[in-house]
Amino acid sequence: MKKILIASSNPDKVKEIKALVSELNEFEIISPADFGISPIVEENGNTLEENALIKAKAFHKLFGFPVISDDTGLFTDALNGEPGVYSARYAGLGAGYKDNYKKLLSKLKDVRDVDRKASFKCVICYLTDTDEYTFFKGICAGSITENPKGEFGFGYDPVFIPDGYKKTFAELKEDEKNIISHRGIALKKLKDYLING
Ligand code: ITT
Repeated sequence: MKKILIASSNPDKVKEIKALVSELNEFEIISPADFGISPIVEENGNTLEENALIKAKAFHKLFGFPVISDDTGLFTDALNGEPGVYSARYAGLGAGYKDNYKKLLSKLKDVRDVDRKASFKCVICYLTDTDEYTFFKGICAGSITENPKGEFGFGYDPVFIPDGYKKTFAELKEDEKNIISHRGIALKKLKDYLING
């Protein structure tokens, strides 16, 4: 069976991607954890596409399988798109999820409800054995809460309410988030591509 490696060292992201591609029966989806390692790749691109490609190439070189990489950012209107490509290290290198969303909430503390719009943008890169790559994108629009809520998900999920919902991503169950999320939308396009060509 053809193996595809998820080019990520973030276990929360790997879990979501695995659930989202589980119906690809003709592929075996593996991750760095299956090899007991979690490589760190310096993400020094200026766009999600650049970073997704940097990760795809680095993991492909390390493991030798076709790969799926994911670069995601949360773009907030009132902060000119912050944290954007810096979402993982918004509160500094080594910052945890809570540090990052607390910084975001504090920067938005004087911003009215109607102006707290934000979007998650996800770029998936599929890199084949022959070094050909294709990007698949997904966007989920919503707004930033005043306080964190919910226990599910990861990252900025406790402070993000998708449009049309009253709950944060962290209050939605994994399968509910996956149906509407940036990552779910991008991976649906990848699945169609892998199945139909
Ligand atoms: P890899 O690069 O190893 O895949 P990472 O966590 O560094 O893992 P990103 O560079 O894409 O991944 O960083 C994006 C950050 O944005 C991530 O660390 C989370 O804090 C946040 N994030 C990504 N996807 C998210 C989601 O679906 N919900 C909430 N926050 C998310």
